Amino acid sequence: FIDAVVFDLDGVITDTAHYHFLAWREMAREMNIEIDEVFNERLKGVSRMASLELILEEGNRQNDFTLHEKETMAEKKNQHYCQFLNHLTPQDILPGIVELISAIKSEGVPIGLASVSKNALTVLRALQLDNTFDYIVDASKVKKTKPDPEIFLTACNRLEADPERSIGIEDAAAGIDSIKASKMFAVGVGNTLYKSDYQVAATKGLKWENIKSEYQTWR
Ligand code: B16
Ligand code: MG
Repeated sequence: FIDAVVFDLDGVITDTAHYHFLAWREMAREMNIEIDEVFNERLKGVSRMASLELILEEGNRQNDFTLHEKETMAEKKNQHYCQFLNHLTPQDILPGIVELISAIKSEGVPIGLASVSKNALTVLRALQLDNTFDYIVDASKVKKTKPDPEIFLTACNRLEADPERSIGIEDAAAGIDSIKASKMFAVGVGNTLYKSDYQVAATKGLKWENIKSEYQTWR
């Protein structure tokens, strides 16, 4: 009765969201822009260049740079971010995720991954999860960033799943919006994802039995 489950990567499978934040904060400081973890919520699930635009807006510097300069800034942030990825191991998979994935797979329900990150495959390889998902949609396969539904719809489509009979799991407001725009059941990981259909505070609270019963109530 459930066609597919589609996972976000950063912040759901592993806490790379924090590394993105550290790398952006350093880049922003060089521009004399200060960002904090509250502001960082707005960057989650948002593509690299769109994130940079939000940061420059925050510092009122959105008109100060050429496209080429912005690309250089984004590239610098990415190099810093990739240094963190070098230290990533399977131990960095967030609590409860391995158990959740095996519970879903034991019922033969296909799983997908929906990440707007250009580094998604690098992250999955470091976690040794690159052969775990039935289909992976990353930045190379979509034109629009979350909150557009394109990424979750693409995952459902390739998994031959009806979005209305599928579940998406996200830690970002933009991601929950993307799932809802796809008409899927939205599971939020966090405390402020008001638009999710079911929310847990942290990944260790993601129990397949609970998700299924919440989904059934929603249907
Ligand atoms: P990159 P997700 C997103 O991944 C992150 O949440 C977001 O913070 C980041 O800016 C974006 O990927 C782009 O990442 O710079 O590696 O291409 O949450 O969709 O898995
Ligand atoms: Mg995320």
